[in-house]
Amino acid sequence: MTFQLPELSYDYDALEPHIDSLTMEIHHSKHHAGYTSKLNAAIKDTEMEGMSIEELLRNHNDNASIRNNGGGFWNHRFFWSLMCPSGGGSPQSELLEAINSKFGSFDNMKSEFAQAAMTQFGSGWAWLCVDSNGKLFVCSTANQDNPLMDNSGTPILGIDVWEHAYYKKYGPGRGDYINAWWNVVDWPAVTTLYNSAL
Ligand code: MN3
Repeated sequence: MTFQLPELSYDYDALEPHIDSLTMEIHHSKHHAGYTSKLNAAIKDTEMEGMSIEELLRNHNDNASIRNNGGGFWNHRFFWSLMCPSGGGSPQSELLEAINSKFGSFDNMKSEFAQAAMTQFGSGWAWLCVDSNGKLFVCSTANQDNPLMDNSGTPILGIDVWEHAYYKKYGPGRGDYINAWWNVVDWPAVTTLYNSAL
């Protein structure tokens, strides 16, 4: 069994003007495709063939190829699934209550998340996660690492802050990219992940 590059549920230009079409096309068809094929090459004819991606990330992240390419495979699949053309706004119900309870307000959570994304030095990701006690927290990780690898939490939202995710449109303006990205976040999908993480 091999991992497949997932098809997007929207067109490459669907997240314009916040994320440009060329960035989406290259990011999905080159970067994500590359992680996927290198992950498949890394597990081929080994005892890891047939394991789920989560099992690989949790138990085989001492293997650099699994860590980098498996992380890249999982992270991008996750990232695409939490964006949509009609995104933005704010979450509702239990997730909004949990955000208000933990961070004081939705805007405070966005600030803390953006700060984590801004201060991740070099390439990486920022995350909103649920810990083993059901509490929300924000963190960031380097390269293609994610919170599954050290079992610190279950991600329910993440942003790619590698330069390939934003440089064509925003240049060095990572903050402008992060600000724009909130407009394409699919909060109903994030809420579904939150509810299943509890
Ligand atoms: Mn990327």
